[in-house]
Amino acid sequence: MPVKKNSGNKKKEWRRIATEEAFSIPEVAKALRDVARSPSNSQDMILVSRIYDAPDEKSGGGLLPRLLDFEEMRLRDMDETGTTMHLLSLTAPGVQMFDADTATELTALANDRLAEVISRHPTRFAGLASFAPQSPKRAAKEMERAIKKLKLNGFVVNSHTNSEYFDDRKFWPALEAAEALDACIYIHPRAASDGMAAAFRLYGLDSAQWGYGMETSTHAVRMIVSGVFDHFPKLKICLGHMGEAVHFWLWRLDYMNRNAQNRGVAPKLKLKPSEYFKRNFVITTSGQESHLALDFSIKALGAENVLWAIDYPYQPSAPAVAFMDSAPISDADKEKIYHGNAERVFHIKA
Ligand code: 1WB
Ligand code: MN
Repeated sequence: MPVKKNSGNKKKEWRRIATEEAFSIPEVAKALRDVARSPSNSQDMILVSRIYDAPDEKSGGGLLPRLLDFEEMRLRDMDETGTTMHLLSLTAPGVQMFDADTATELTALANDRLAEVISRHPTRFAGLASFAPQSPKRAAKEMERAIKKLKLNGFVVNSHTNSEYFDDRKFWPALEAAEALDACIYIHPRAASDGMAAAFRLYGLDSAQWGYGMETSTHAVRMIVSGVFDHFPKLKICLGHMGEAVHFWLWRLDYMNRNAQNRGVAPKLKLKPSEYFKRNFVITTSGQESHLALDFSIKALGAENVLWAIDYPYQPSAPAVAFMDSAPISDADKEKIYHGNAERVFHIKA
């Protein structure tokens, strides 16, 4: 599809598909406001109270109106910054702080709304379906509906569910469904699980500053070293924020995981941790605008495994576009990162 030209700007225009772009719906926002007013020790309460129980529209950084909007501020922002498409995902913590029935119901509603807005703007929006890990069998059914009937493009999950991770077999019906549907699961951050949260209670470390990345990288590593990918060799996982830095660790993970296997504290695996990461994962650049980190990621994983993202509305679009436009990489790699990889991994029409 033709990309809107910036007038008077001779810069090369790219087809830009942004792959970690957040939305919500009023029903989920209201349920999160109820969570904010309930007793909970979850570290997510800091964010949930700030955004969903704010005294007026402008507090909480004015994020809620932008999360609930598709056709006004969002499309205007996309037009102004030359962003061709948002791959939308229900924003963190998604439905994962609700009871199983509420979570299951709200995923169906959110997925329906998502499909509806995509059908109105099929060249501007694609979407990741949510599912409720609290009820893995029902989640698997909704996942099948989301891909086969609603034609959504993959899945999003916001890291732990009640402080439990996908190495736990109770969640495997959802992983099995994703693999069978050839649909990638984007593991988006949320605040740290109860067991790791204490160290992040000061200095705003609960947040995207640090805690989110530690939580999500830990989730990915638990999946790898527990043997999830020996059971689901075709399962695809996407990590944002430049892979949550997992690929920086691959040499040490390989070395120390072998020690852990030899001591009998980690299961024997068919492959090395680094080999699963390269086979089963892709990463995005969401909210991590460092050319040095991008260069390392391309060298470590190959340009075909790196996708562009903004992290709208939590980070501004123009710098994310400028970051990728100015990246010192070949045009061929830029085409992959801006759109080709997203089209392949998330089955988006080229
Ligand atoms: C923020 C960033 C909030 C992310 C989020 O809530 C997510 C923030 C769901 O900066 O406040 C993110 O994905 O980086
Ligand atoms: Mn995000």
